[in-house]
Amino acid sequence: MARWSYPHPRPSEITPHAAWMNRRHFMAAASLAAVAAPFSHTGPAMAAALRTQPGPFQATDRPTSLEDITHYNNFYEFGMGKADPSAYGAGFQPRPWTLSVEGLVAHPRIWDIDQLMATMTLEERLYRMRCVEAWSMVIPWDGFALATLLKQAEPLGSARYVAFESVVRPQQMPGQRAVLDTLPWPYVEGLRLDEAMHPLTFLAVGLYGQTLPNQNGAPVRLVVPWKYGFKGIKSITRIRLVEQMPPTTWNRMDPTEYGFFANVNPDVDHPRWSQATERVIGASGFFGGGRKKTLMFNGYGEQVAGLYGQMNLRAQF
Ligand SMILES: Nc1nc2c(c(=O)[nH]1)N[C@H]1C(S)=C(S)[C@@H](COP(=O)(O)O)O[C@H]1N2
Ligand SMILES: [Mo]
Repeated sequence: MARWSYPHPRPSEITPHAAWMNRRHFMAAASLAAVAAPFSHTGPAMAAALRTQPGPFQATDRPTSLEDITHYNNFYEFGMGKADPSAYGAGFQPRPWTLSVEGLVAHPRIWDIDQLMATMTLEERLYRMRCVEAWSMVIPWDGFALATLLKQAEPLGSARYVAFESVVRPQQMPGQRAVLDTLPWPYVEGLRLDEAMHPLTFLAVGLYGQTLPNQNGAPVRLVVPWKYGFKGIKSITRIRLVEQMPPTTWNRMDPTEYGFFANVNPDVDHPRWSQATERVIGASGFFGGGRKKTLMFNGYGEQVAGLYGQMNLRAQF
């Protein structure tokens, strides 16, 4: 069994938020662990239990079910439909995997993902996720702060932005060999260095205590909970510290609709729809319609508003 693969946690190790999970959530996670086979680099990806500890910034919202989190996805490398990533992601092989940290750093390094996971103390963070399409989920991620990884690399004084790149594997990703071009590959994203170093900014390697399912961005994806979901780039192979603001996929597709910053903002509508409210995935459709008001910075303003000082958030959206 590979080093990152641990037996299912003993009851004493179950994190406090496990107690919030209703029995159905918990059973789903437990049964996944039960079928997880010892990891094999040649076989299909299997969920493996992770040893994590509760981290800071736990939302008090009710977690979305594992079923919804893994069957309602945006991952255009596997197709444009919400059900495509779970249907067509099964053949993707997230191991072996390397993640490079390069560019304007004192110590560039190519990490093996399993070595990286063994090096890091994995923590759990229950974060709200707000997609730019006006739906939302609450996801218990497992992983570590991006800052921990970046500090090890020691960004040089000239580094001002962080550029991220997803994998290109047309043979395993049907959306990358679609006849009609959907997005230019690789999917790329970026953050300002201070955003990347913020303690909320997270690299997820698991969810619900299990290794990350393919459809959610195995084996490692970015999570920036105060920004729209598209900033959370999946299946990352390269992290590069740079001087200039890097290009980002959705901004390239349509800069009038998708900004570089993409901070959740109920006061700045998408040109084609309102951002004032959101559809809560898995919530009942009666009366409230399963909708709630969208919060500035997705409710993380207390932690992150200071990053933007006097910036005009309407102009730099
Ligand atoms: N590489 C890549 N990353 C991606 C996307 C994508 O299509 N490709 N979609 C983004 C969008 S729009 C959202 S809302 C989130 C969805 O993450 P989830 O499916 O894990 O909920 O992933 C983001 N990361
Ligand atoms: Mo999204």
